[in-house]
Amino acid sequence: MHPGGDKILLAAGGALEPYWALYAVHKEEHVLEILSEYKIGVLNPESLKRQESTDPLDPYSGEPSRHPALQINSLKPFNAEPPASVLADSYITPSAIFFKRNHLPVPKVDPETYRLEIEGLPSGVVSVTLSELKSRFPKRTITATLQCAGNRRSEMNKVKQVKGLNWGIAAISNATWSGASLREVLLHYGFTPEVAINAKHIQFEGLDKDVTGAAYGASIPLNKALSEEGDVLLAYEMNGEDLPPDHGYPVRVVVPGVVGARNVKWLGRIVVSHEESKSHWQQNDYKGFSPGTDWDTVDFKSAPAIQELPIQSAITHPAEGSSVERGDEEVTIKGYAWSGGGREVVRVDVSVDGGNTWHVAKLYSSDLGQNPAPGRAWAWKLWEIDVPLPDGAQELEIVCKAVDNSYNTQPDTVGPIWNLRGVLSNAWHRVKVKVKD
Ligand code: MTE
Ligand code: MO
Repeated sequence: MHPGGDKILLAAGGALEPYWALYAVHKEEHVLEILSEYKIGVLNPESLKRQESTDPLDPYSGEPSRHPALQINSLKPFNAEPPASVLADSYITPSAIFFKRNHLPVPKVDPETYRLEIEGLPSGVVSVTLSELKSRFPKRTITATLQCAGNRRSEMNKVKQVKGLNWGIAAISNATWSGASLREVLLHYGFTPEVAINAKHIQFEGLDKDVTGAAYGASIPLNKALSEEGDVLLAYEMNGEDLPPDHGYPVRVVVPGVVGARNVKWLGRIVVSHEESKSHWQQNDYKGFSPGTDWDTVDFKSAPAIQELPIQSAITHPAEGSSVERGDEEVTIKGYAWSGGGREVVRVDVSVDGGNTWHVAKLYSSDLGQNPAPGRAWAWKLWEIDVPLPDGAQELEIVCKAVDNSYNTQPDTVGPIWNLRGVLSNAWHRVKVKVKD
C-alpha cells in the first residue's frame, strides 16, 4: 500500500531515520499516525552506535558513517552507489546517497590548520587557508553531475571479465557545488600569460595517502582551468552545506564535464606544470583501449588520460526482472542522461521492443527550469515517458539512448567498446521486464 512502491523495503531490518532524512515528505504528523500501527519498538541506543573499528593499525578505523541505502562495492576503501530505483527520484542527489568513490582512507582534515598550496606561479609557493579561500574570492555555484569512468562496468563484465569495481548504473550523481573559481584563484596569485607559455596542465594532489606516502593525484589541461566558461571550482560546499568527509572536506576541485577521477577530493596541492600529473591514476589507469588489447599487450603510455566523458544514459525504472500488468496498457519508464564537456543532452529515445520502434522521452532539468548556457551543460537531465504496451508481448526489452547537442549518441552494444579496465561503458541501456496477464 506504500504510495512510493516497494522502496520502503530499502529500510527493512534497520533504522528508519536515514530514509526519513532522504524523503522529507514523510516528516508529517499524519504519516507518523499511519505508521504508529506498525511500530514494533525502539532500537537499543547501544546498537545504533557506530560500529567503529578499534584497531589502531587499521587506516580505515576513522571512516565516517554512511547511509544504509548505499550499495557497497568495496568497504575499505569505501566505494558505494545508491540504489538505481532511488537515483532519479530527485534532480539533485542528496549528499548522503551521492555515489562515493575512494581509493584510500578518508583523511581527517582540521579546517583551522588546512592549507592549500599552489606551486608553479612566478611568486613561488602560495599557501592559502580555508578562510582566505572563502573570503578573498566570490562564492560561485554550479550544478554539476559527476560520473566515475567505471559507471556501468558490470555490463562489460558480462561480455568478458574486466579489472575494477563492479559498478551498476549509479556511479553517477548530481549536486550543486559552491566555492572559489580556480581561474580567479590562479589569476589572483599571479598567473600571467608568460606562465602559460610553458605550462600546459594543472595538477591536483589529495591529502589522502597510501602506505608509501603517495597521495591521490590527477591533472586537467590548463585551458579548462583558465577558461571563463570552464567553471572549475575549488568547492567547499555541496548541496548548500560543508562538503561531507567522503566528498572531500574541506576542499575539492570540481571539474564539470570531466571524468570523476580528476575531481580531486581533500585537495592539498595545486601545481601549474608543463606536464600531466605523474600519479598512477593519471598515467596508468583511467584510459580507454581497444577490445583487442589485453593485459599482456596494453601500453598505458599509448592512450590519452580520460578527461571529458562521452554521452551516457540509463533506465532507473522499471527494474530488471520486474513486471508490469497488461491491464495497465502503458509502462512508465524513467532514467537519467548526461554528456561530458558541457554538451547538452537534447533527446532521449526509448524503445520497449529491443530497439525496433522508438519514442521520445520528456526531459527534466533543474526545478528552476533554467536552460544551461551553450557549452556549459554540466548537469544531467532526468527523463520520463509512458509507452503503450505492444499487443500480445510477454516480455519487454526496454532500451534507452541519448543524443547530445553535438549529435553524439551511444553505441548499441557493449562488445565493440569493451576494454580491459571496463571504463567508458555507455552502450544502450537495456532492461527486461515481464508482462503479466
Ligand atoms: N580524490 C581523492 N583525493 N581521492 C580519491 O580516491 N577518487 C576520484 C575522485 N577524486 C578520489 C578523488 C574518483 S575515481 C571519482 S569517480 C570521484 O572522486 C568520486 O567523487 P565522489 O566520491 O564525491 O562521488
Ligand atoms: Mo572514478
